[in-house]
Amino acid sequence: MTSSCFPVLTSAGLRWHQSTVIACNSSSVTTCKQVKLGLLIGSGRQCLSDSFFIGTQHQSVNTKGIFERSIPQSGSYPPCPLCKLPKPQTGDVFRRLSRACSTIVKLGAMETKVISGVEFSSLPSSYIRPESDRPRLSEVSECNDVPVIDLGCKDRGLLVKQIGDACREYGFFQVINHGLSKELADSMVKVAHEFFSLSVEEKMKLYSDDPSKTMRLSTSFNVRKETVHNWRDYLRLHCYPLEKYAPEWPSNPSSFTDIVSAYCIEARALGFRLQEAISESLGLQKDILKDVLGEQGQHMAINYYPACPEPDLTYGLPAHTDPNALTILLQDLQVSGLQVLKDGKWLAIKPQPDAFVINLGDQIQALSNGKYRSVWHRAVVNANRARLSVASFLCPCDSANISAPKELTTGNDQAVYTDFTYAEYYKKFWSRNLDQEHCLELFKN
Ligand SMILES: O=C(O)CCC(=O)C(=O)O
Repeated sequence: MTSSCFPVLTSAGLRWHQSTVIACNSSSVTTCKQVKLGLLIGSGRQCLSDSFFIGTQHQSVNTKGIFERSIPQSGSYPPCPLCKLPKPQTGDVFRRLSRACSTIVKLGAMETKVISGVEFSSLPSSYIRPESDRPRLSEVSECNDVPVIDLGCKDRGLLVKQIGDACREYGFFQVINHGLSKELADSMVKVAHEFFSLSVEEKMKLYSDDPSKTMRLSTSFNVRKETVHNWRDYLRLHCYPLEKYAPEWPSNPSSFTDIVSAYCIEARALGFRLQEAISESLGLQKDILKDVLGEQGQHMAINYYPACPEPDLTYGLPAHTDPNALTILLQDLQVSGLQVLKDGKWLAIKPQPDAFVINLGDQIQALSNGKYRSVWHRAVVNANRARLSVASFLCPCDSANISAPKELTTGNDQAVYTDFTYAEYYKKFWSRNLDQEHCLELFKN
């Protein structure tokens, strides 16, 4: 808690008050919502206690020019009795407030919590990582040898070998000639940008920090659990079966559901083709992995990383592995930000035109008996431009029994992991912080 003096406009004119800045975690958000008008200072996660706000009418303030509109252009203000700031001149209060608050977040942000569409002049403190846990962007080199696999290759043996090598050595690869049309991928990116360009108020209609919701706009990663936030907003959608979930998707932009539905169908088909090739590359029949994974769920995260005032101090998403089976990532071509860990070093993955990045998830690592890797990856942010990515996750059905096929656990190859259901794994995954140890470590024999 910190205290400082702030001018407050009351019906009797402007008065100086000592204010208490309270940390506003999700449990105290309710308290904040009771504040009709307020300032968010220092951080998107802090707000002034309810005795310190300017004005009393919600309508008298909008997300622009809150101070100019609220503070009279003339009048005499008493000097602050506590900090002894000199008596402000007419028009001075706004400037002083601007200086006092390292970041002034628009009113909307306190009620909304999202960061897209909110202006920040510096990084709010709740996003600042400790020194030992920062991206060290200058030390990251570009990955020039990331496998790019041509799925149009007619030589099945060669294709399967390339996929197997990439899964073993990298745990991720890029695919081209994948069958998903460029027009559809472009439309997906376009409609995603349109969604995040909507007003904060419009987006907030979809906000939730409850991970069990099947459609929600949220921010960071798991705001209920984490101690430091991430510079990301995201729209998370369940996508399979489409007829069940698509009706609850955003109706604005109006083309959203049609475009995203078409994209989901294609992404799912691509994921299945890859799972077949991965199965073969392990020396298994092509359908074995798909059979174990059962009727797979499909989720989508449309990630939006606004331009960040201090990208060296935070992440869009910190290092994590994906808990599911396979992830198909469509990257914004204009702005890079995806990094993967290879041989202890972070490597930047330059977006390739017409390519998808494929990440193996934890379930493929488990089913391959640890032969293939679910890669650690993270997203960093950019000072000048917002970045967008669309991740499609293929997820085992909840009851899938994740147990490496016996062909992979014979002889010297003892089973590395205990058997578990995907539901058990997923629950464990979400009960932790994102960047803790690999969740599979908790399931080792
Ligand atoms: O934005 C990216 O490049 C990474 C996204 C990601 O890792 C995720 O959504 O899990």
